Amino acid sequence: MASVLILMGSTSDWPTMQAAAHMLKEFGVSWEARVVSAHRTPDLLATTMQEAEANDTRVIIAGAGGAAHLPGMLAAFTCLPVFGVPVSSKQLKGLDSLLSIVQMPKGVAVGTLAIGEAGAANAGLLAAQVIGTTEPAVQEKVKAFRAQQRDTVIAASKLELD
Ligand code: RP5
Repeated sequence: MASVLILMGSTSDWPTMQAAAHMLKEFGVSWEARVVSAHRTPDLLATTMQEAEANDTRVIIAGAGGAAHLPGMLAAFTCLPVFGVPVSSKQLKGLDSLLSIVQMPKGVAVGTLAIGEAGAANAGLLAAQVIGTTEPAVQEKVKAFRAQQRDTVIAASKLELD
């Protein structure tokens, strides 16, 4: 199994969650993506977390929308760090997902990211930063990414009238 396991409640979450995978790929961190639903495949939650722990996975990224119980339930089954990504929903634009993921009871932690693609990308970035604490090559790539981002912003910082 990969260093980072990207889980999501449905294949419909994949267009959003791919942003996490792209980020991990950029930093050379191994990842694997699977659909595991808190509601539709509840038994898979426990076995997937057992498998992750037995195979040296370091970080879990979990994306879900609507009644988004996946990140919290995964966190209940493992002490690996879990980063939750609220996927935008049709009716409530992801506010439901955000509130479902962020309001964990004290004692079981989920690190909650922003709604949608930015949150998924930052989940990948954060996971790479965690991996980078023990893998210097990954940390160097994160630093290079930050430097490039800084230079891009500075290069475009002088504004003109449209
Ligand atoms: C959640 O329900 C999934 O995470 C997804 O965001 C949402 C809708 O799922 P589908 O009906 O598109 O499969 O469990």
